[in-house]
Order: sequence, then structure tokens, then C-alpha cells
Amino acid sequence: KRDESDRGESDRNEGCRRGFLEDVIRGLSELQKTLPCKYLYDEAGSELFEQICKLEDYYLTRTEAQIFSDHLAEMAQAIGPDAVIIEPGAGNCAKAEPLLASLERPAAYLPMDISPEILLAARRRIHTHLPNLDIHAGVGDFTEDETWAAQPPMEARRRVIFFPGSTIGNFDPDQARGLLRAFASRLNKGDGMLIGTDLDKDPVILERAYNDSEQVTARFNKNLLTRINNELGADFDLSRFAHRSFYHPLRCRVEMHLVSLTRQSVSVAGRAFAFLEGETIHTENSHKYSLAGFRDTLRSTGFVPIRHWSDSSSHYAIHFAEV
Ligand code: AVJ
Repeated sequence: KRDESDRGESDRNEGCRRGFLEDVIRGLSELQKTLPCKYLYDEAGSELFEQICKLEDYYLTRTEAQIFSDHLAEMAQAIGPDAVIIEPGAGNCAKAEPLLASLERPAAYLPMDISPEILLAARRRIHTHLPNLDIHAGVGDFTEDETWAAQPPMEARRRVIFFPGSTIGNFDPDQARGLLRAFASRLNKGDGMLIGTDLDKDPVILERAYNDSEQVTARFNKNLLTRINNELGADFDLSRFAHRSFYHPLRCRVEMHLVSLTRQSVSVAGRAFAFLEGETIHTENSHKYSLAGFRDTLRSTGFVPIRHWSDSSSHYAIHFAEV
């Protein structure tokens, strides 16, 4: 196996492009066309997502931030002194910073993300505020073993996985359990996890959060097609697709789709994909949990739920669990 460091940058980009192309071809070949939601987060997509987080209609980010600020001391106490904080999908690490600042002698912070630029900028920023903290940024997909293997092991310390933002909601219940089991298997007895989940609630509130009045979510969703056009040489006509999000009560999730407004054919890297009028590409799921349901999920994946915090309207929850 070749080391990442002796592969050229363009080599690596070429590998990424090939993986993206394969995923797109596979997804568009299914009966229900689908695209993996991780591709929503290129540079433009990440910027649009940051705009979503500030929207009045999108209650998740500010509600989670409120729970953190209201209960930071209790969370720090649950985590305890000398801990190593591991954050899969850390992005700009903005949520970890106040947490790290409130911990007693944090031993290290290990953020992982697919975007090296965002991660390295965040590391620089955190280093200026917490100069004594050991930070190891790991570039890669946190669902892959290599990304974890590249991080210093720090087995001797109490390690706590920090997984805020309801990212777990993007995974189907089966996949979510698989991911949590994988997290548990990377931890030792007594290690912990602090994880945020959006809660099941009034569908009107849920649907408004994913169909915001400023249409930022629509742009976020359609950016995926722009990205495919630009990176894979496709000819999606953006005026012939519309954003659609809705709550699916039986599946307890908000689904995001792109609806073809006409019967049309789209070419991706020389292959043609036919769309019926009204046919959709499923681009994201955002699962909503009940408090009890998520505690069951934790128990069934090797964790012991220790405590949780919520907002006064019970819109969102942060759970602390141990293995
Ligand atoms: C980043 C997965 C938490 O599901 O609410 C926001 C992504 N998609 N608006 C979510 C998202 C559309 C978001 N997560």
C-alpha cells in the first residue's frame, strides 16, 4: 500500500474524482435515483450550509448552541479531566472550541474532516486560543479506517468522541447503528461520546427548517448538480430541477430530493440518464429521534447512556454515553 504522502496532489484529486463519478453513476442508475449526501459539502456547499445554520427557519444549529452554552460545565464534568476529544467530521471545529476551553486540562484534540483547508484553518485558530492543547488534524472520511489509523492512538487516556450537529441523522437507522458500533469499537471501557441528535417534532416545524423562506436550502441542494456539471462534465439544466423536502412520518426523517420538472435526458461523463417528469433524485435523509429511541440505539450499539441535555421545547438533544 502506497503512502498518501508520496502520491502527488493531482493523483489524489484524480482518485477523488473517480470515486465521485462512480458514486454518481451508481446512484443515478438505481430505480429511485439517489446521490450520497456527503457530496453536498464542496466549498460552495459548505458555505451554503453555514448560511443555512444562521436561518431563522433552521432551528437546529442555534438550539444545539443554546444547549451547549447552558450546560457546558455539566458536559465538561461528564467528560472529566485530561481527556482526548476526537471529532469525526469536525468541519471548522467551531463547536469544539468552547467545549475544549471549558474542559479541565484537555490532553488533545483530534478533529477529522474531508476538507483539509477548513481543518487546517481551524487548527490555527484554536491553537491561538488554546496554545497548550495538542491538536492533530486528520484529513479523511471518518467512516473509513485509514482516517482513524492516521490519528495518534492515545489509548492510555480517556477518549471522548464528539459528534454534534445531528450528523448521525444523515445515516439510515441501520447505518447509524453500524457507525455507532464502529465508534464504540474504537473506544476502550470507560471512554465516552457526546453526540447531538435532532428530535422528532411537529412536521410543520421540520418542513419549514428544510424549505426555508430564503431558498438557501434549495440552492444548497441544487449546488450538487452544479458540482456534478463542473467536476464530472455533466449537463444538468438547473432550471429543469426543483428542490423538494418533506417529512416522512413512518421513517421519522426529512427527505431532500431534486425533482425533474420535465421529461428529459441528462448526460454525465458521456452516459445518458433519462428522467420522467416528476421523477426525483434523493439527495439526503435527516433522521429525527425520540429521546428514548436514541437511548435504545446507544444501548444496542455498545454504549451506556449516562445523561442528556435538551432545550425547553425539546427540539434537540445532546447525549453523553460511555462504552
Ligand atoms: C448537517 C446533516 C445536520 O440534516 O439538518 C440542512 C444538513 N440539509 N439542511 C441536517 C442539512 C439540509 C443537516 N445536517
